[in-house]
Amino acid sequence: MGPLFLVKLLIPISLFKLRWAMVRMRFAVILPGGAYKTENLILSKQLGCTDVIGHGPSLIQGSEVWEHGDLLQLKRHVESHGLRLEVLEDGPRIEKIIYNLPGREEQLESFCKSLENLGKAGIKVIKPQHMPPVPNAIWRTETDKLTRGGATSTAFDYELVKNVAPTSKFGTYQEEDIWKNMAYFLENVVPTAEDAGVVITFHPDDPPISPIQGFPRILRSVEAFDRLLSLVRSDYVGICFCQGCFAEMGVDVPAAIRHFGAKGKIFFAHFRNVKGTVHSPGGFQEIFHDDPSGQVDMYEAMKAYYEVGFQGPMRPDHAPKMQYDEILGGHSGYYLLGKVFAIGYMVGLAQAIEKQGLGSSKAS
Ligand SMILES: [Mn+2]
Repeated sequence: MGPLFLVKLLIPISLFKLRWAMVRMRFAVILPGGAYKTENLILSKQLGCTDVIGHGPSLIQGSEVWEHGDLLQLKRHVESHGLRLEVLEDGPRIEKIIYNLPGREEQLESFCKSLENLGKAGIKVIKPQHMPPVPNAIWRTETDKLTRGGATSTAFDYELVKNVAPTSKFGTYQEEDIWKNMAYFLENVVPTAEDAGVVITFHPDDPPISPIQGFPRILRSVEAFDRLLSLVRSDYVGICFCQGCFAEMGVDVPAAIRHFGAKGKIFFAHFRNVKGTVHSPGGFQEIFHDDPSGQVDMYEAMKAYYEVGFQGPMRPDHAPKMQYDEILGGHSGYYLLGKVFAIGYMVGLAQAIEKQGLGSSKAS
């Protein structure tokens, strides 16, 4: 082996390591009291977060347009605490479009105006709510199920809700109706999203099983997301990768991260784990992020984000309610101590992976 050969061999390896070394994971956390509460921004910074994954401005009744000034104010407020605000956990309302209700044309127009305002304000990613327009869009059958050491968390068992009567407030829907409406939505908004530079992402239906209350829940598998991404092919349509929901589906989560991440389709992530799936007897329960009894190997999941060069922020999703959380306040999945513990665990996983120069398998 001559010296030239060695140089040729070493250059690609060192470039590879350099690439990994340069990727730093971006973290955010949603704490009780809301994303923009000053004390929460200070605590987020103290916890090592880089980002806020926020929500849209509050609106006066009758208005659906997100105004440029209101968005800019939120962004400046976050930035004044040394954090970034580029990703929102919600989006302008779309239920009239997705469920074909009266006023859908006006809603489309408002949505497009909001996209322009978001782009002008420097907000790059949104996640409109496509789940059924009922108060309990996210269904759980238990909110305080016991987990480690007497902490409690939410759980879902389809057996208990599969015979719940359809809601009477809306029409009846077939799955293909929702797909058709979703295509109609994307065809009408993606050109504006592209001009504005704002990515529209979707979160899986939670729980990913159908129907509930008569509503089809279409985003409940890897294949469904493949179909979603093929409705209108654009760099401005993507996924909020909720690990918890993909775990609830019973799929191989690190493989799903690689599948969508390699295509550049994951724009932000919810880092979470569950025990059981929607298909298991008894359903699933949300658990501590580090609980080894979960569906997902969390180290492998974190590593997969690095492997695909994921560049968005991630946040712990729902976490158990712990001792003292009753006093500190919050609500199911969003109590303080569970989140603080989760983000510490995530930062630890990330540092371990970064320190290894990302996995010997890639670099050797
Ligand atoms: Mn989620």
